[in-house]
Amino acid sequence: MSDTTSHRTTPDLSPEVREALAAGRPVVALESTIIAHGLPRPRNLAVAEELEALVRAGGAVPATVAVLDGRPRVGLVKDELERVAEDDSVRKLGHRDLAPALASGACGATTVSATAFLAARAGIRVFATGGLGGVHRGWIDTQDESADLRLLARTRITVVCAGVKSILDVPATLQRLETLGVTVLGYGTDRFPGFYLASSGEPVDWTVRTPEEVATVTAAQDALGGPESAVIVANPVPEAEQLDPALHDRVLAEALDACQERGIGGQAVTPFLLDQLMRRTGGASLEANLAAVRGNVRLAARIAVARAAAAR
Ligand code: PSU
Ligand code: MN
Repeated sequence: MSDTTSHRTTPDLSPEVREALAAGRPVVALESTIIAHGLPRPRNLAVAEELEALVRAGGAVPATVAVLDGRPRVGLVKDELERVAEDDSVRKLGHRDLAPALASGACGATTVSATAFLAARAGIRVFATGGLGGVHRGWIDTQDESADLRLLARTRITVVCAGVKSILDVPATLQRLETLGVTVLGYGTDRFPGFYLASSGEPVDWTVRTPEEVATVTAAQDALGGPESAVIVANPVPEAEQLDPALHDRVLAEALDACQERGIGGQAVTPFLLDQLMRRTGGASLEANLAAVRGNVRLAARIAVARAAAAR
């Protein structure tokens, strides 16, 4: 073993996650930024618990990822989940923030980039979230592009999401995913989903219709070898539960203006915009966001189950 490997920090697995992985049982990773910084309190804790319950109902083991007291954690027990949801000192950690968080003993919620990294290190292949980060509107001036994209270009994980957040420049984000070589599958659709909306209007090249089909794609990815890139399973929110598109467009324009007027930048942009949308839609965007996340978590459990069955 090389010197660097022998000193590697591996994430701390909860006993339940450790046993499931050792036995080849299905496990689904869940991110924690949506809990700590993406949803209002006290609803966020209820949602965190509900998402874990949905994974279990689907026959898989949930592994919520976070950093607690400088330790990377995969699989949280009840009071740890409570800490992530309720403690004000919980920071937002992208992949690049992990090393300083570990070094300083910090607590933090992990974004898609940090969650995908830690989950893959733990040996978890399937991960569910709401919407990915991506290329922001106005990126040509701000250069604001979520680290989610580049991390997914070099991490072998299957992410189930409702597309990318509609606060972003969706066509530019899809272009970037193409450049980065990240596979995108539309689940039951040939349109890329629009997070709060069932469709962003943008086409996707590949459509799958069952969890088994997704499992077959991931097996083919392994058989091919090549770069350790991700597969994005883009799963639309059901139309009946989407945000009214006209309301969405109007309110988003207002929220983007507010973001600029107040000079919000960096890590604060995404939580600010999500919060603005929630306030300005009277909570309707929150319901659409939750409907999307629930659907993604259910589907991720089915994909993890299909992968485990195929491996038998
Ligand atoms: N999906 C949601 N709510 C969220 C996020 C995703 O429904 O809050 C989080 C994810 O953790 C994602 C992050 O990785 O927002 C992107 O933040 P940024 O644009 O700063 O990279
Ligand atoms: Mn950003």
